[in-house]
Amino acid sequence: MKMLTYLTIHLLGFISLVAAQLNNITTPSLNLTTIATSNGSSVLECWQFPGFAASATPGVSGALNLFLGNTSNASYTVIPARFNGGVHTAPAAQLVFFASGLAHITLPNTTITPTTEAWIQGGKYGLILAADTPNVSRYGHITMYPSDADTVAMQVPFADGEVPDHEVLYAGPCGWAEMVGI
Ligand SMILES: *[C@@H]1O[C@H](CO)[C@@H](O)[C@H](O)[C@H]1NC(C)=O
Ligand SMILES: *[C@@H]1O[C@H](CO)[C@@H](O)[C@H](O)[C@H]1NC(C)=O
Ligand SMILES: *[C@@H]1O[C@H](CO)[C@@H](O)[C@H](O)[C@H]1NC(C)=O
Ligand SMILES: *[C@@H]1O[C@H](CO)[C@@H](O)[C@H](O)[C@H]1NC(C)=O
Ligand SMILES: *[C@@H]1O[C@H](CO)[C@@H](O)[C@H](O)[C@H]1NC(C)=O
Ligand SMILES: *[C@@H]1O[C@H](CO)[C@@H](O)[C@H](O)[C@H]1NC(C)=O
Ligand SMILES: CC(=O)N[C@H]1CO[C@H](CO)[C@@H](O)[C@@H]1O
Repeated sequence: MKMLTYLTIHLLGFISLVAAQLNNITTPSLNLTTIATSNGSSVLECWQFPGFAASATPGVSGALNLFLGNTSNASYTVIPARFNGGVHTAPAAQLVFFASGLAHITLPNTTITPTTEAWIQGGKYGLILAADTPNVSRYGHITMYPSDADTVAMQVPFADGEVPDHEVLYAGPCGWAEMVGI
């Protein structure tokens, strides 16, 4: 037990030391699973947002930082365990940060394959972008929250629906290789 505690403390210390050394050479961009659209239907894509820089903000000065655009009307939602969100479109192009729980996103009228579903676990890798607004997606997507615990989500719409500059990396949700840079 003592040994385990020792190892845990030192391993965690080592990991945070490595994390503290992240910079925009090691991690030039943020990659986010995005519910985008194609020809009037929702699709899943991995989008890349470049522009990580050293923060100049007091309090986090020097930390890896990325401006994610002007936003408005943020909201905080506590989704009950085992909730079925049904088929819906995004109310506005927005960032959705799952802080806890689990979200399972699928697309209607498609057979589930690795590129037509996404599992988003709350936490560090819990940020996604939803851009399938009704004017560009006929049916939208389906979100289920199969976890036994609440899923806490924060929705942050972009001001004027303006999504920051990005590149589309590939079809389907972002894989681990596109996330573990953080
Ligand atoms: C786009 O959608 C329309 C109507 O659903 C369909 O008729 C057309 O074939 C689609 N085009 C492509 C390129 O998928
Ligand atoms: C890295 O960040 C610095 C400022 O912290 C910036 O001047 C530089 O252009 C950035 N480099 C890349 C590759 O983004
Ligand atoms: C964000 O809003 C500020 C203040 O309204 C504006 O000056 C700036 O150009 C906006 N940035 C972007 C990327 O839209
Ligand atoms: C924020 O809410 C106001 C008032 O309801 C609305 O006019 C505006 O379009 C909303 N902005 C976004 C980005 O959803
Ligand atoms: C769809 O509506 C959003 C606002 O909900 C807007 O920002 C976007 O520009 C619209 N897209 C098109 C293609 O009309
Ligand atoms: C995003 O993907 C690029 C490679 O395309 C990689 O260099 C970068 O580290 C990734 N970002 C994160 C946060 O993993
Ligand atoms: C053509 C087709 O299968 N359309 C269906 C797509 O999914 C929506 C929502 O589940 C149905 O309402 C449509 O009938």
